[in-house]
Amino acid sequence: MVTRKWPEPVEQELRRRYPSVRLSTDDVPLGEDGLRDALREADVVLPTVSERLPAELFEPPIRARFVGNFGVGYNHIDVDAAARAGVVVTNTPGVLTDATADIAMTLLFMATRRAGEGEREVRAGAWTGWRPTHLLGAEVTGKTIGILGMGRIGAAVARRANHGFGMPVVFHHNKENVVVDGVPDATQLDSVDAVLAAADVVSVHVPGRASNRHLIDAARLARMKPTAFLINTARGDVIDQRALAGALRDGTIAGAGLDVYEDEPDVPAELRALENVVLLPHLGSATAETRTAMGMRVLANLAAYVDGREPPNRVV
Ligand code: 8YV
Repeated sequence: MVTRKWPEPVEQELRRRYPSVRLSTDDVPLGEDGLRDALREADVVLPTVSERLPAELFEPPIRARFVGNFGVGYNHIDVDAAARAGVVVTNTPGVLTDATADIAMTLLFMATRRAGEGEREVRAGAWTGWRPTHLLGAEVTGKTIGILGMGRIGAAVARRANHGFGMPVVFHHNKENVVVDGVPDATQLDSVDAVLAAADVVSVHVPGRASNRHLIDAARLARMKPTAFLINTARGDVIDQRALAGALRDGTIAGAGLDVYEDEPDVPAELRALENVVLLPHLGSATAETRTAMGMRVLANLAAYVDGREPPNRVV
C-alpha cells in the first residue's frame, strides 16, 4: 500500500515487481482511519511525512510487517511502537542530501537578499524603478554560518557556504570532535548558544524528535545577533514558531527562511503577515531526480526485506 502518488518511474517499478501493489489514486493523505486500515490490510505500507503513525496504530490486530518511509526524517512514525509490534521501519538517507542543502542555500539567499519581498513587489505591479536604497539586504560572502546538527545535510550546507561564499563555519553537534568532510577548519563549539551568538546565518539540521522540540525558543532567539538570519529545513517543531514570529516582528533577529512548520500544512497567519521571513512549502527534497531516488531507495529496502536480507536503511 503506497499512501501518496510517487514519481512515475518508481510507480512503474513497483507495479513491475509487485503486481498486487495498491497505489494512491487521489493523492491525499490517508488520515488516521485510512492508515489504521492500511496497517490492518497490507503486508507493506509505504508512507510519507504527510501521514502520522502514532503508537495506537501499531496495536493489534495489524497485518503490516514492513513500513518503508519515503523520506529520511521519521519523526511522524512511532518507531518504538513499530519495533514492539515487530514491524520493520526503513528510511531514505543520503539521496536527498544535496537537494535539501540546496534549499537551505535558496532560503539563505532569499532571506538575506529580500528576494521574496522583491518578487511580491514586482508581481503586485508596485515596483517604481531602481533607486540606491531600494530593498537593501545583507551581504553573505565572508559572513559566518552556524550549523546546528552536523550530519550529512549540515555538512553539505557547510561545504556550499564555505567553498562558494567564503563563509567561516561554526557548528554544534551532539558528538564531540566532529571533522566536517570538506571543511577541515570548521569550528565545533560546545553549545547551541555559542553558535547562535557567533553566527550571522544559523541553519538548523538536527533531526525532529521530542528532545529537539523548541530547541530554538524565545531565549535562544535572543542570543542571536540582531543582524542574523535563521534558516530551517529540518523539522518545524525544532523552532517555537510563535517565538520566532515575535523575534522577527520586534527585530530580535533580522530575518528567517523556513521550509518546514510545526503543523504542516498550516503556516501561522502571524508568520505569513511578516515581510522578513521566506516561507517555502516543504520543498527540501523536491527535485525530480531526488524524489525518484528516494522512491528507489524505498524499493531497495523493501527488496532486501522480501529477500530475507537486512534492509540497508533499517531504522528499527
Ligand atoms: C521529504 C523530508 O520530502 O525526507 C525528509 O525527511 O523532510 C522531505 O525532504 C518528506 O519527508 C517525504 O516524506
